[in-house]
Amino acid sequence: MTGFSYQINATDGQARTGVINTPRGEIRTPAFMPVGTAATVKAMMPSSVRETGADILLGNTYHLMLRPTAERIDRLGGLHKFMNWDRPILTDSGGFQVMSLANLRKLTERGVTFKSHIDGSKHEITPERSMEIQALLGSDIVMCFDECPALPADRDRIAQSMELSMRWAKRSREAFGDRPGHALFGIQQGGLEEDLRKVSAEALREIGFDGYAVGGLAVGEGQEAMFGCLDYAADQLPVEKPRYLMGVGKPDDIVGAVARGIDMMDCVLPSRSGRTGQVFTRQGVLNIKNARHADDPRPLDEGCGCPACSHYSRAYLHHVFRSQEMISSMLLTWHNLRYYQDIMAGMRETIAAGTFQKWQSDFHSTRAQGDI
Ligand code: PRF
Ligand code: ZN
Repeated sequence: MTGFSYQINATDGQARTGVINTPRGEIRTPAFMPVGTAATVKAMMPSSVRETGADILLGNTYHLMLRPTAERIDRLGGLHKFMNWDRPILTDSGGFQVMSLANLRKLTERGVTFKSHIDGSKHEITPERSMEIQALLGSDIVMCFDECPALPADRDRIAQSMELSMRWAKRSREAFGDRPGHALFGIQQGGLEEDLRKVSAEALREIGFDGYAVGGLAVGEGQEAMFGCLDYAADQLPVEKPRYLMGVGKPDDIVGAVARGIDMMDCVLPSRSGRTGQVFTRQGVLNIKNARHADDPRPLDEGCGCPACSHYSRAYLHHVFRSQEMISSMLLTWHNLRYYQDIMAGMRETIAAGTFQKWQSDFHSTRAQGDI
């Protein structure tokens, strides 16, 4: 396929750094993708999201098909133009969001039917329809339609679900067709079962994709189990293609995933936390609504160059949070996204320099366990 390629520039242990080239610009890896579910990263202008250091955003098939609909976005010139973000966009395929948000879900070999969480209207997503929607949106990186079972689940259920996802991966590949400049990623499933993960990886490799995601993790199994799975799962995927861990995570989850060979991640945590007052800093996590910040003239994080840290005190941010002023969500989201992107930049630099081990131990030693 033309117009889309991945180049690994350096490795340090299992960690890799490189560049995904797309017609809409470069994606430096390891990459963190802010979540723009409803054609906006909540509380942020696209230019501000770019200023935090993001190369790519994530959008959602499920939300956009319901409102404003993929057909309307297509008529208006596609998702990039609609939301004023001209860099790469990856879209998730819908199944995971149907399972977590929709009502009266019914899963069959053909796909999934459900009722909208917005107005109760009835809809269906099949692998073919998911590919059609993601094409209408103009997504640069399209995800296969899959099923992600909640953990814990018994082995039989995990195996059957994985086999269904692999049949859907084949149908996704066929429906996607040949779209130069656009990539299609497969999604590995198989829960925490090493042999099922292997079967899934082989099935995807046989079909052939532009990148490979690790799905089915961060669904309640805990960090230790997730890392245990990534220890073998990443290695089962092709070494020369991007590897994407879906829906992860907290800062230490991201660092641990990169150390295990992951190149891309997405999570609502930095943006959602920005709206609930949870702030990630180099010293640890703090909650700005806590009364102890009311008189504090210091910035959130001395080491951060974002607008919230450059121009405002913890006392001000506490005040606007308590007053429910909109600038609170704007500044805290900006800070959290910038902090996440600074972590990614730190990992890219130290993987390239061969000093990632040292960077990791510094990262862990400067951060408090509890709230600061
Ligand atoms: N599949 C898809 N999207 C996802 C996941 C998955 O398994 C996850 C699991 N953490 C998050 N988002 N399609
Ligand atoms: Zn900041």
